[in-house]
Amino acid sequence: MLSFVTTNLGKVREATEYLDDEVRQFDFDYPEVQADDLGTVAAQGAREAYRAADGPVIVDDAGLFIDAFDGFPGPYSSYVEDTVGVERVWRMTEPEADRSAAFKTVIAYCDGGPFEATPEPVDTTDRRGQDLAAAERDTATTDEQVREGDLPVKLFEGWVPGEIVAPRGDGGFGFDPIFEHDGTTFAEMSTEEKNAISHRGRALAKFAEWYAGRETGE
Ligand code: ITT
Repeated sequence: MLSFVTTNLGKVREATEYLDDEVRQFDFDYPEVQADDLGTVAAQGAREAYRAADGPVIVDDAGLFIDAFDGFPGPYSSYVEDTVGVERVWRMTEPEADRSAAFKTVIAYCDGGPFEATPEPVDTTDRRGQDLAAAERDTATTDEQVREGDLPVKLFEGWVPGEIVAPRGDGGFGFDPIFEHDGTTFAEMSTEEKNAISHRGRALAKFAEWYAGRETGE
């Protein structure tokens, strides 16, 4: 059984869509390393959680990257949601001429076993996630930092462009009410609709495909 390591039930709901009953929530608040890069945070979290769960785990580290603020809050999104709040993030963005943003997530998988590293490194320089268009060509990434650790970790990235808008909708979680994609906020979408286009849906699709192959030994 695969453990999805998170305290966030919204994430679990979305992952279940892709991984059915193969996944269970492992409510473990792994110590998040201070890093500007979601991949680094997710990879370290996956290692910590694997040791605690003693079985295969995935960790999902996500962030909202607002262009007008050079990618802020990015890896600090959780802290900003807890302190500033979603409504005020909208009000901070409202006066800006450009309200474009991206949601990005990195899913890190660890089961204690080795993986074949894929060549494309995680780009740690662009906080907005736009550079991840390149990573979209690849199904998974393992970077140098990840290989340096004692336990191998495989990373799966997903991102989606959008715009920060006044809050709309009752669904979803976190920043969903203020993140609009193609005229609809994530909070106005069903879980299936959001998964079909979201950062997490894209990363989960890549992971699910790879994981199915790993399970059957392909
Ligand atoms: P875990 O670390 O326990 O998984 P978290 O909620 O802290 O839970 P993140 O650090 O990955 O997870 O999330 C950063 C912030 O972004 C946090 O405030 C989330 O609520 C929010 N967030 C993550 N994914 C989101 C999504 O798909 N839609 C809206 N907000 C999201």
